[in-house]
Amino acid sequence: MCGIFAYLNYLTPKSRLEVLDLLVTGLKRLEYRGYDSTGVAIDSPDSKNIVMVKRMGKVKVLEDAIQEHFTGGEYSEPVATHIGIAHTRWATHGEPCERNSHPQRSDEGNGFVVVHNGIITNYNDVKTFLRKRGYEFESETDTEVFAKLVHHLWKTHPTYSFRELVEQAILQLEGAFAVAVKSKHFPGECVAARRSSPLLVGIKTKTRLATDHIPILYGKDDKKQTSDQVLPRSDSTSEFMPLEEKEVEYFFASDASAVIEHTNRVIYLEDDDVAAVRDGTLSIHRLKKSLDDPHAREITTLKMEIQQIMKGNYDYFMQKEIFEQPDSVVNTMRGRVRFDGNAIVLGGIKDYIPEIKRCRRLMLIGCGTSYHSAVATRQLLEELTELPVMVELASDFLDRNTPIFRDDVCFFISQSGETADTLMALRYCKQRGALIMGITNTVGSSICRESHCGVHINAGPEIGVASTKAYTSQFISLVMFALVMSEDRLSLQQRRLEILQALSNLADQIRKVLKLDSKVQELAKDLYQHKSLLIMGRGYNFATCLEGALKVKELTYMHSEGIMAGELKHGPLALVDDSMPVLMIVLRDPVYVKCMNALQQVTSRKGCPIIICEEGDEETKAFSSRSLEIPRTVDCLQGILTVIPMQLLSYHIAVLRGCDVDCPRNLAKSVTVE
Ligand code: G6Q
Ligand code: GLU
Repeated sequence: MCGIFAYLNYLTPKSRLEVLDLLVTGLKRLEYRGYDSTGVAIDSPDSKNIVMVKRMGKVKVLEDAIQEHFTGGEYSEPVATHIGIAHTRWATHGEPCERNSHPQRSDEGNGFVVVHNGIITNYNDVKTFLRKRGYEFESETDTEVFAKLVHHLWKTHPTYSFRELVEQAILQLEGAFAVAVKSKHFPGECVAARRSSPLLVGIKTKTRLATDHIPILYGKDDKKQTSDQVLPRSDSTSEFMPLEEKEVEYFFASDASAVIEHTNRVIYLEDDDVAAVRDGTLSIHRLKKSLDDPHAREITTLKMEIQQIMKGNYDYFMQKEIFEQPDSVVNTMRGRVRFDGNAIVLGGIKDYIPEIKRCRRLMLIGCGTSYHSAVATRQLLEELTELPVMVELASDFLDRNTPIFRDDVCFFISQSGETADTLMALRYCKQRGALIMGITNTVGSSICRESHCGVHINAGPEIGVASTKAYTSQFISLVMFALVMSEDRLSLQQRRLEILQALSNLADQIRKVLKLDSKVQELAKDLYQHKSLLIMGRGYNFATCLEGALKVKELTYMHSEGIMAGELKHGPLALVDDSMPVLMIVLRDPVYVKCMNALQQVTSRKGCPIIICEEGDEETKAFSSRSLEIPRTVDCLQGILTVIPMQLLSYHIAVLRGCDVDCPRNLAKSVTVE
């Protein structure tokens, strides 16, 4: 889910060292996206082979390795046409190490090398198919199947063009990907494609381009076909000319930050577009023909600064990550939830399910936001697993020397996978013989490595220190676990179906909640000068109160407290008067009546709470002049929709108070000290 950068110079001589320099700079521009390892591929000096350098860790490490590796004078010789590809990897399949870094290759001779962002969900099926045909795999990545599948197709269809080979391979793949492929069998050519992961093509020419559009082509290779077979509609030929420049440079990149210093002319590829450069000519092909396809892709002129591009249209990474949630929740479920067959497979734990079903209890352990995701899903886990579920803060769990038994199953929830308290708790439980399950966003992290099994939440890198999209993805991972555990419980099937149905609507509902942004911003204006904010709720939404209060504290430095509404009369009610800001979550679920009691207790003390309620719930809304309405979903998933206004609210208050949103004072993204 990280970065691709490829560079093709056609009749614009560059030495390989210059190309490497461009590739490394491209990767540096993509560093902000987060990654764990890097790699490049260029032609060997005789242009008959492909040379790759890959490293764990930062781009700087790769840069140093490149300097050591490419010392011969032949690397300074200019080459007229050349293609180099580069990658920053955020591991999803296989720990970060050189072997799993990209480019991944088709064979020992490096016939085809590929850089890939995203997840190929049916990689296991493709792997089995290829193994039967004699292919041996050298990495644990899903990506390697792609390189080898292209190779297999090349062997079996020797007349196919490079572009056709990649297209045919893509047609066999499921999941989300952006790829750029280089081949020693097709020198000077590059093929790139995308489905769900971003990719653009930057174009640099000496003179102004003759066209603003690149026609979209379908079907067989353009070089071998007559033009009416190639172009879908006869009217498209005259208006849009293929891009045929004498001297041209092409850049393929995950986002514009990597190309803007070279060119401001880019084409944003759409899902299922395949972009191919051959003899310096760029063509864009569609895998499938659809009636509403445009005739051409537009070449856009970028008018943005690098900083702006990195954050998209957002001012801060945190804001970007909040708005990424419709996609990140889908990525968490991708390849795991089959909505048509109502089936869920969690590959990383499936062999352990029988053992987990026999356990004495489930223990969910984490810190901060990760702990809150455990609080949020505890009730559903209890309901669907019918096991006792304990939820623990890692530090407190260790302080208490909590008794742990061999038949306990312990979950360690952590975005970074490196949090010291969580890791210590993991080791403590492992020593006592419990089954250890990691729920992390960082493959290859200490928690991943030391767990017996686990679920990677696939939220993509989170840059903002305050956790947002990792929370909703952790939440969903735990819900998926609960669904797996209840698969064969007849009495729970109706409930499972209801949850699965709600999961399938979740992305759209999140989009709807995000539309409340400007309303939330207005509320932030009412609140930002206050000293405190109380956030009240209960049941499935208590975790949102805790998480909302944590977000407010860490981002705005304002005091905030998440209060279990049932506890109000046992103390916190004393805080309520007409000047104390209060936010209450009151949804139509089994605790609605109790929440309404709490609401009345607050309003009768002259409190004027902001209410988060369900869309169209006039009765509840009537209790306040300020409310946020969220779409209705199944009770156990409400917490995902209610936390988003809290994320937005803390963000807007922080901006109004002039706080550093992405790096709040005194905090770090990965807390590796106890
Ligand atoms: C929240 C913070 C923080 C974080 C913990 C645990 O916004 O990011 O509370 O959740 O420090 O971190 P890990 O999830 O990486 O273990
Ligand atoms: N799924 C691929 C891997 O784990 C690509 C990950 C990425 O997007 O960087 O290698």
